[in-house]
Amino acid sequence: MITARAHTNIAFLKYWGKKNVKLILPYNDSISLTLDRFYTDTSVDFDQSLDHDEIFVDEKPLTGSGVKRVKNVLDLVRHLSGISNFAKVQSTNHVPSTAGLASSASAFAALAAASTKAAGLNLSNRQLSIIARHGSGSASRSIFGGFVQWHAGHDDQSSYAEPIQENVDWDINLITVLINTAQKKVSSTNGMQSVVETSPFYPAWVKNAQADVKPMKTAILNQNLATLGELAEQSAMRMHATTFGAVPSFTYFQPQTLAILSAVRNMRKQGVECYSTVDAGPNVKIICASSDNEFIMHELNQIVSAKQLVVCKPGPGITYL
Ligand code: 2P0
Repeated sequence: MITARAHTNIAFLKYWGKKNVKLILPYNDSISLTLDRFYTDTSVDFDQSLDHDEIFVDEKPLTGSGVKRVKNVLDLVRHLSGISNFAKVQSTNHVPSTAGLASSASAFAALAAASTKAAGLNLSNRQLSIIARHGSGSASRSIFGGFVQWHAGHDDQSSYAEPIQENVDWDINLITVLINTAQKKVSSTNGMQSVVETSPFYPAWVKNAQADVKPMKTAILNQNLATLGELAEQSAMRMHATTFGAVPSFTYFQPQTLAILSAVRNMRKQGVECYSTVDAGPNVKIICASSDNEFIMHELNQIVSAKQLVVCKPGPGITYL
């Protein structure tokens, strides 16, 4: 039995839409930061005494659409290793649902790492990234620590993530503002597919996202928080703009989302370098230097309570326990 740990990540340049749904090939490259506090531990054992795959998440049998995704990854690993045994998978999320962060990225990255090693394969992190992608797109990025780029690619082997800056030794962190941690009405998978198929803004999204890859990488390497933050906020706003154009139209924003976005713009006017990003849900993540955390959290306390604020720092790539 092998146990692997992978951390969650937040996209600064968003992945939003698949050009190949089966292989999970995205239309555009994306760039993320892996976080320190939230992670998934997954153990895998290919056991000849089993007559089906047994999958437990937080000690409960997994149900729903996740089962097929886990089996996709296990089937791929069986194919690559020549093993025919079924597997017992036990996954523990240290991503509290109250954190408002998705656990699919850390979950499928940990599954790819643990299952390949349990099957006797010794793969490169690039190969692990490709395997994790078959479970969930954003999982391809959680194989690596720090700032990571997922290359969209054009086929299975060319769509993988790689590090831009693994050790983030400059002052950047995220303040997550928890607005609503209830299950969202439109999953990211369904939301992005609806936008690809119906939003007239989608072609503009792809064009602008791809154009932002190089400047964002440069901003990271130059440790330029202002440029990085501006590009990240633009990416998030453009992603959400596509949902307003979809048929039927939808949005992940809630009233407090807009209140926080406005507060961040106001603090910026006062000279504080802080920028917003929002994923497929209402919660806002504020990108800033940790030296500004105290001021920003004090200002945000006028809108939300202190326990709705969680600070996340850059985190590592996969490890084996
Ligand atoms: C991202 N999101 O880049 C984007 C931004 C949400 C908004 O990746 O369908 O769970 O499993 O590939 O990876 C969340 O979507 O979607 C996501 P699938 P995933 O982080």
